[in-house]
Amino acid sequence: MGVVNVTPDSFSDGGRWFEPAAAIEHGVLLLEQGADLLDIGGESTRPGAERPSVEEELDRVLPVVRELAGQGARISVDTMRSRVAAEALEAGAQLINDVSGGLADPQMATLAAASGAPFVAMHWRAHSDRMDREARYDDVVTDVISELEHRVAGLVAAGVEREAIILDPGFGFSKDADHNWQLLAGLAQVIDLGYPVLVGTSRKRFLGRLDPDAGLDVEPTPPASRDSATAATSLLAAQAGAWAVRVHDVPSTRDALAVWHRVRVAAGDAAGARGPRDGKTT
Ligand code: PMM
Repeated sequence: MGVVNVTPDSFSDGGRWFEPAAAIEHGVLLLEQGADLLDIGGESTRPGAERPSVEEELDRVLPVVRELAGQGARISVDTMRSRVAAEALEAGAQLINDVSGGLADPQMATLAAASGAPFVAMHWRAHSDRMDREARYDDVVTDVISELEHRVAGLVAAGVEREAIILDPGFGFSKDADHNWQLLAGLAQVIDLGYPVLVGTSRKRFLGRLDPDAGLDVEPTPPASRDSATAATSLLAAQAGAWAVRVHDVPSTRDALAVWHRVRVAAGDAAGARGPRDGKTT
């Protein structure tokens, strides 16, 4: 899944694709580079970010969704608002990616149920202005799993089909660096819940300070230089059985996944022989 942030202030690529034409061009590039799915969002979830109005979010997202869907791309809309999700689906998006898992907008679950679209429910505790304060767990893996199970129950009660649900442990959302590493180490347990799992580690802050001895006073590397670390986490996620990885730089992650694929083929693994994109990557 390639990321197209139509925002002025995302932490990883803020402002670069804010104009619709630039966002569309970037989406086309990500597809050419091998993305299977484009995730288009108009709200930054960077810690401390202010929310745009609904109209502003619609103005950012819809032209980009419409154009790229018109060119045949599979689109997911990254939004916490049911109205934005509904209009994006009408404009051609096929999947709803809600980082709040339906918690931020009480209408979202009903909309997801009525649309029948696949729905990404990410582990989330609070909006960006408060999320860092909520980074407290007894055991991050078991706590995230039980909160995701609770969210699934809420979505199903609102009429969302289990088959439509995709889970995401929410790397970086109300999680400090240690929480993110523990979650990555325990990812297979999230996958054992039996739902497809989306993993979004791309360029996140914990990948900017890889030296375990570096203190918190050491500045993390800038987001754009975290792509090789992202490719490594993507590979680990794929090995653990993730359904998809959400990344800003497609070529580095595709190369890492291709290496994994080649090793599996060499090992005679029939599933590996099918490849990450059936038939297209041998
Ligand atoms: N992370 C961001 C935005 N949307 N969606 C899902 N499902 N999972 C994530 O981890 C996720 C997301 C924040 O990253 P960005 O600001 O670079 O897009």
